[in-house]
Amino acid sequence: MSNKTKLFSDSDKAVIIQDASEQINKQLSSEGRRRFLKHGLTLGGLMMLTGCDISSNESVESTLSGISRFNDRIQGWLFNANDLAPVYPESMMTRPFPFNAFYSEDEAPTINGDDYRLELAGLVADKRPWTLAQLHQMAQVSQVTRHICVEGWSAIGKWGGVPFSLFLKGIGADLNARYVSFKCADDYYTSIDMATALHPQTIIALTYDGEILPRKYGFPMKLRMPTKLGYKNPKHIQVIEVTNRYPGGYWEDQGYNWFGGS
Ligand SMILES: Nc1nc2c(c(=O)[nH]1)N[C@H]1C(S)=C(S)[C@@H](COP(=O)(O)O)O[C@H]1N2
Ligand SMILES: [Mo]
Repeated sequence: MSNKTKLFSDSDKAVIIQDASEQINKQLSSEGRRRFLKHGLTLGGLMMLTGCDISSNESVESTLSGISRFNDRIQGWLFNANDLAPVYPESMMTRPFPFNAFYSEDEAPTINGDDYRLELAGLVADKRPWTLAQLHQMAQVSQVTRHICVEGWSAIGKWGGVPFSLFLKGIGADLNARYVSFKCADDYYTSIDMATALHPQTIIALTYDGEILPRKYGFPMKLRMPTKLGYKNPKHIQVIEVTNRYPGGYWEDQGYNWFGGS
């Protein structure tokens, strides 16, 4: 006799399947959606696709993280380097722009811009550290985009700075590497796929609303990506590493989806 115990009730399974099919539905183009959902997504189909046996004696976490990894792959496949996130008129900017971090606003790190050095690591030809002045000397762009936080709020802001793809090319980064990871001054860390790193709207943000990036929003620099959820946008970056080893992230290692596309 099987010693397998059922961790999921039938109604749990229904919720998981519904959630997964909603995610897929959201992410597929209408043509892909038609193809994918033509026969409907069943528990069996989901188990086949994710490689998870949901009815077996497996921890809920590993089943869900299996679904999350599956979701990463789907999002990675569907990510189109030429699709631009919406941009907005300045009149639509949210004022004041919200602050968020894993601590309160007065605990945001205080960094001296004159002493600051951006460190480079991993698959990068030129690992010389960068001063803030050097970053400001590069060609600057500016964009008004929407920041979406999984905690249930979104806000429109204006960030200015250096296109990240230009920076990566300038330092001789291996553009075929899988990941770019970020270590921050406040012990936060996260990582992104190379396609998103090279996306035209991904910028090293040095300003907010035309002013030097305020401390609470990530002074001296943050990575701004309108194609990714808030937690993928690291503030107070100290080290950038190009790597093929999966780097994870502060929230991602606690169960947030790694790809984190918006
Ligand atoms: N260094 C660092 N970066 C971070 C965080 C953090 O706690 N520390 N929080 C993330 C989350 S969850 C959000 S929503 C945004 C908030 O950015 P904001 O303060 O500019 O709104 O920063 C992201 N980047
Ligand atoms: Mo967030």
